[in-house]
Amino acid sequence: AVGKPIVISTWDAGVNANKGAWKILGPGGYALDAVEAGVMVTEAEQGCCVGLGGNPDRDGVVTLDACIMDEKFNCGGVAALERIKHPISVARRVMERTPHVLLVGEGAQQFAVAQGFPLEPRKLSADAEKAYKKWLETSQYKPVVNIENSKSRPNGPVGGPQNHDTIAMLAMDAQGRICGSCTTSGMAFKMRGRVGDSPLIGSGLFVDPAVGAAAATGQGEDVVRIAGAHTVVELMRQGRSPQAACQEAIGRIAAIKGVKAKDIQVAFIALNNQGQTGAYALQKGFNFTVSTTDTPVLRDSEFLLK
Ligand code: SD4
Repeated sequence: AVGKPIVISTWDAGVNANKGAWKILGPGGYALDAVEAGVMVTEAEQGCCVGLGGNPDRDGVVTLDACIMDEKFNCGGVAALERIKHPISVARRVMERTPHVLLVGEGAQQFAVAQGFPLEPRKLSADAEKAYKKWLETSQYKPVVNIENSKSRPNGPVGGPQNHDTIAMLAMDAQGRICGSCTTSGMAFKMRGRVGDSPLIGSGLFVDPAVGAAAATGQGEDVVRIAGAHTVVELMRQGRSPQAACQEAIGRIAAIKGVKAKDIQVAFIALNNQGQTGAYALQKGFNFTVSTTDTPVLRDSEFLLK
């Protein structure tokens, strides 16, 4: 599929994100630049639960997770990063300018500042503030299924901004290079210090140029349990289509969770090196965005639990 750029990303936040990516991919740019620029659009959008506008942890602090991977197995990530607007760009710096793949917490922030990223004020967005105050009334941590359908923050005001905790993006450029990115504020009202799947290479994101790429969204703990994105890529290596690979990985999570599967949402997106895409979710309500031109197409995902 060399010569045919394509981008796939999670949720309808992907519509704007893909447009950002296409500005680079369309004119023949590098997939890595595209997946970084694409999710930066979402990180900067207030009212979307990615980036500093996202919901805080249970102590009221927004902590961000992100990772990025290129077509040569280079990868980088940050976890529990505070007060930095573009964690995906810090993840890329970790990949390109350190001998490491993952920096966390204070160390990640220190690195970001040393790299010239401005330290933003420690302040919740108006919507996050409202949602957090509401949550404090009960202080119960309960992952919310299909928050994307409620168009509101978990336990927050209905009719509030759409709630997509994560954006993950996979792209192939005109030269056939496949890269991926993933960025999130994590599960709302998580324990302080909690890290999900999104900054973990192999769980939230994985790229193997010989096969393709995959990424995850939803209940991170259950993605990590099966090393989700890596599992999807390995299934594609064994001959599954992107769609079938996502479906099989979701099936595994459902089998592990048993009756508790209905309490969570998990979804995967995938792209193979032939330029085919696929997606599959545990539950109704997941959507994803595909671009093969400058007009992104938003699609509802198939799902397991009917
Ligand atoms: C996490 N996977 O931190 C993220 C959250 C997410 O839609 O994707 N929510 O577990």
